[in-house]
Amino acid sequence: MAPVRILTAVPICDGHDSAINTINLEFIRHGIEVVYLGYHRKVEDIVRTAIQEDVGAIGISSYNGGHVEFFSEVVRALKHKGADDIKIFGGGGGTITQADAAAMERNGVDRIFFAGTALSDMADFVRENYRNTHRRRAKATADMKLARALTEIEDRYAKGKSGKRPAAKKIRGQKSRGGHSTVIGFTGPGGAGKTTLIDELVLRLLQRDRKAKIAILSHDPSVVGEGALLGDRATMINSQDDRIFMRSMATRGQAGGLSPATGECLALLARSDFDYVILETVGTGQEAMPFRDAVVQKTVLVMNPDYGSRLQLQKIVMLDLADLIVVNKSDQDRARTAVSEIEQRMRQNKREQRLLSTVAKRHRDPGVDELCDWIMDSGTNAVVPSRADASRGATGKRSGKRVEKARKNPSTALRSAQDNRATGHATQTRGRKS
Ligand code: B12
Ligand SMILES: Nc1nc2c(ncn2[C@@H]2O[C@H](COP(=O)(O)OP(=O)(O)O)[C@@H](O)[C@H]2O)c(=O)[nH]1
Ligand SMILES: [Mg+2]
Repeated sequence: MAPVRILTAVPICDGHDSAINTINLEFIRHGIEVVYLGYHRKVEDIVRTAIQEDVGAIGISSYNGGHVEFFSEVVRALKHKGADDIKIFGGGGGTITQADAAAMERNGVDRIFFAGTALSDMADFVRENYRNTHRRRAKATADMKLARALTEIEDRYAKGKSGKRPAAKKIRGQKSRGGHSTVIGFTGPGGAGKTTLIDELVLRLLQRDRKAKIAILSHDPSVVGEGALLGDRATMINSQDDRIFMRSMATRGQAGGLSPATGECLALLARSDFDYVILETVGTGQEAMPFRDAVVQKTVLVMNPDYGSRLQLQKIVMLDLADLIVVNKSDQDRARTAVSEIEQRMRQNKREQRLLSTVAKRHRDPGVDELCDWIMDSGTNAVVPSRADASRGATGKRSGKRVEKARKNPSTALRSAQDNRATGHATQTRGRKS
């Protein structure tokens, strides 16, 4: 049986995330898949996420006041979108009074939990009430249809791949601009900066091509008991945008970096009207070859400079296979050594591979600019994967005139969202090619 999937978040202007972090862990221990959006989140971001992730309910943790209005606004926005089958629940310790809770419930909030409630009681409530809350939506948007189709694929795998195959039509409906997606797979050890790097890349792609639509398929591991904390959205700032469709997937028992349903989900996204489809694996180990069976045209290995010794590099299989190797966290002391050791290791491969160093955490990092150039260039050589290719991988050609035009005219003015992740330090330029 597929696990219950919910979204949790903390409202705008509220940084109290310690309660929700504790609650999330309890939920996943009870077999629930939790997509965590993070703190300081707007109503529209919460609603967009809930729809794309196709969750049964949204749990909001609110401490800084304004909860009556905020929760009600989420209810209203869901109704407006025709997605009011998604339930709202939450808490905020003593800051939400009984009278506030009564008002919120009158406004359509399902349930408020007060201080002193046992965590396991809340998890039981979620499991009992938020399974299969989905109903057919009369006016389903393109995002809703796509999200539901992805759920159907995941559910079919959860049932052991029996059941009806979702229709293989183009779900998003609108005209595909060019009709082709460039599919790029990102992998590497946990904490190397994959998610941060993808978020910075997305910012550049959105700015360089004002019409670009991007899908992100992100993976996190399922824990024993089948729950999972799907937390990549909490790191992502720029990817909360109407031009981005993001879906978080749990590995649901499969080792190696992806979920059993990834291949089909990815193929569906690649057939939809996205210009770029970005795949992020879970943090992988030395032996991982996550893209062997997936439909990706370009593969990126993101490395942390602190991988140990030169000898360790001999054991990392993806160093042979990746098209591009990124040494992220180049602000760290060991980065220069890492670049030179990895360069030497790549020479053994005798094939065309590139090496870049980046500081994904820093704004306007030239290394990430180069990564974006490389991705946009690779778009000119990419191909739409056919359904048949879904299980065996694909490469080929794509006409990429618009991509090329956008690449030659990159916007230098990065929007202010970028400043949200400001480190505040202007360190030296570090972008570097092999
Ligand atoms: C920890 C804490 C902090 C930490 C936050 C750490 C963090 N990263 O979260 C720190 C010290 C940083 C902090 C800072 C501030 N805080 Co503070 N903080 C608290 C404190 C002590 C505990 C909150 C908590 O985590 N409780 C633990 C949870 C697990 O238990 P609970 O609250 O009882 O919740 C239960 C249920 O409600 C439910 N629940 C809660 N959320 C959810 C969500 C879901 C989905 C579900 C199902 C259930 C659920 O779970 C629990 C079950 O038992 C409260 C006081 C208090 N005792 O509540 C003040 C409090 C919330 N903070 C307060 C204030 C004012 C601030 C600051 C503005 C202070 C300042 N002037 O700088 C800043 C703002 C920070 C920010 N950026 O938003 C006020 C808010 C007042 C108000 N709303 O009118 C409070 C109430 C303190 C007070 N009495 O003045 N704070
Ligand atoms: N010092 C430094 N930290 C970074 C950099 N890029 C990401 N990080 C931090 O590394 C941590 C893990 O990043 P994340 O993107 O979640 O890694 P992932 O597990 O590979 O997806 C986060 O705390 C990031 O802020 C970087 O270039 N330099
Ligand atoms: Mg990640």
